[in-house]
Amino acid sequence: MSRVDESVREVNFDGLVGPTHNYAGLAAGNLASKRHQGLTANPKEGALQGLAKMKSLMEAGYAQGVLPPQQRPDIGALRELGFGGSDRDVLAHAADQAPELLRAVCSASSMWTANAATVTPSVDAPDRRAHFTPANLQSSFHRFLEPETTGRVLKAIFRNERHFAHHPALPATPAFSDEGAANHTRLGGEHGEPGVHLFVYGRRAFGSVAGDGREPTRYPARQTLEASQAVARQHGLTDAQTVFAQQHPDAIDAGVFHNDVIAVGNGPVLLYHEMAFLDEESTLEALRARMETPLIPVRVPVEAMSLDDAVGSYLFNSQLLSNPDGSMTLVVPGECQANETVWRVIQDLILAGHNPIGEVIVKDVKQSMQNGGGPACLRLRVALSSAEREAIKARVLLTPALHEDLTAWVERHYRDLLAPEDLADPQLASESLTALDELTGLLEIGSVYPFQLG
Ligand code: SUG
Repeated sequence: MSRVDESVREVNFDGLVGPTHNYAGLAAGNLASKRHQGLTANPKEGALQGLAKMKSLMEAGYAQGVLPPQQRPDIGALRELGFGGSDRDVLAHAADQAPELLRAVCSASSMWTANAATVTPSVDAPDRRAHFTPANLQSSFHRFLEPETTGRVLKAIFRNERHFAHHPALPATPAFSDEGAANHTRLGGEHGEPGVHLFVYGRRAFGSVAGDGREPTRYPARQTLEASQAVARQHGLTDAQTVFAQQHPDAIDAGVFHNDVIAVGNGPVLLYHEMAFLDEESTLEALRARMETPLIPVRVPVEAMSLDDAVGSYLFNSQLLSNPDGSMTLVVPGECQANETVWRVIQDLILAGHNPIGEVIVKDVKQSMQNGGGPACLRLRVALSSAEREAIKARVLLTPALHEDLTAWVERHYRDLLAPEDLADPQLASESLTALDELTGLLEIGSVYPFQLG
């Protein structure tokens, strides 16, 4: 008999878009990030788009949480790289001598909380606690700056040792390259039932060959098998609970830098593109062998949609949400509606198919999309029992009042234009700190930022 905790709900913790949101072209293998490099960003619009998505999902009855952005510009990181003097000097010297470093330390990339951590719900863990491992994000400098504060934020929110276990990020070295929940999908029955964990990796660090020995040649594989295995080990997951599958190298080379750009799972449903896995059949077989509830694969073949359309529309970066009547809702980015082929696939193949997906909601998250982050990138899924939700003392579970406070906070502090040359403006740095200091008060989260810790 399987254990079922009826009180478990999946909470989607969305990352707030930070005040320094900009388009710096920093992300390797991420076509949108490269394409929009140098564009003038609108941080206020980005944050409000994110909050509007959170609000509408909250109003539709889904449990919604929020995670704060990080301290940017990360002047401490510039100091470590040898820039000295006052904060103003550090910014000016970096702008002058190494503008690419200034852009990196200003990135608001922590908004994509699917990369913040990997989470195992308590129902799957041997000690019946929810387990968290911040992703080391070592494959890019701008994202490598995130895990330290991420770990502090997660510990501040999930602060009860009886319910929550926190692990260190994996060693930040290519062998353990970890991008978090974006490459991790939990499948099974209801959220309160035991799940099977699908970890998708792009390359192997040790050992001779991966799969048939193929790896991407154009763009980097950001997740290693060894990293995925280490996270599973930290969380106490067994072979019977885990499947490790190699991502198709051709997909990575077409711009699929995370598995969540080509597949999304929820409960028994796995919605995926034919090119998601190097060995599709054995991946499905391994899942079927472990799942108590029969797997419902929803496969989109290449003939119906090219890899280019998948990457361009971000269809697979949708959120797939469970409804009380057993149906599911797919939350897609506006770009899916704009693409005729993709919209047809949604209607004819997904909605009309034999699967629980019965509704599509379209959300505009364009400011994030232009940097390669769709609806699913913007959220970290944490399945929590009622006791675990009650153990959260910070004010991070969205209510109409919190939404209102956060919207007013954005309106008060955010700029609506941010061009690359604005990043050196010392005024932007001080505006950002003022905003974040106020935010930790609003969220009742305590001191989590370097400037607050002294
Ligand atoms: O890591 N983009 C992010 C997007 C992350 C999307 N997340 C998921 N798929 N889960 C990245 O590639 C771009 C920043 C810039 O270029 O300014 C960036 O970091």
